[in-house]
Amino acid sequence: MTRAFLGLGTNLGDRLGHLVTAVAAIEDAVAVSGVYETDPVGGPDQGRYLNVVVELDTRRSARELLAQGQALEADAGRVREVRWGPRTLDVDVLWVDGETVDEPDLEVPHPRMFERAFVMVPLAELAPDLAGGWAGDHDGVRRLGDWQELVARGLEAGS
Ligand code: A4P
Ligand code: MG
Repeated sequence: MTRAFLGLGTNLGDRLGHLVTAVAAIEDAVAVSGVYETDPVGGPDQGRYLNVVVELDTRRSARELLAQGQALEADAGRVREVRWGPRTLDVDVLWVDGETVDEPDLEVPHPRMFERAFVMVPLAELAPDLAGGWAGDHDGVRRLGDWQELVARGLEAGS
């Protein structure tokens, strides 16, 4: 079994609902970070995101994880308009222990993860070895609460 991390982001519609549906479908998920509300990075003027990082204990390859992530994006009704634009759900394959991929449609580790607070701050909760020493700027990243707690409350928190 291999440790892997996915980054989930959403800034359209029922944001927490999109995350709950996706996490429930990831059958080898073993932990979810706190839920963060984050200022959008890049792209057009758009609303704030909810971001979480999910830890997996998996037998699946990075490519298999990408395929499931894209299926979950489609299930959430994602429409691709502009790069870095608003979306119901984005699933990024951040990291798979011992695996690197450098192909046109899949790069692992995710090439932009180490510069993004919306990835590194939640990742540090689950993987101090990967992100604990991250010294980047935490501006624009606000922790709303623990995953279990927010899901139990069933709120579209922060809106
Ligand atoms: N792709 C390559 N490597 C990967 C990987 N490791 N994981 C390819 C997932 N996909 C990967 O992605 C474009 C292509 O990247 C896919 O076809 C896939 O084959 P996309 O999801 O269609 O488009 P995108 O997400 O708009 O582009 P990109 O470049 O993946 O953007 P990012 O890096 O995912 O950033 N601000 C906040 N606060 N929170 C966010 O979550 N997300 C983004 C998107 C921008 N700003 C944000 C957030
Ligand atoms: Mg993406």
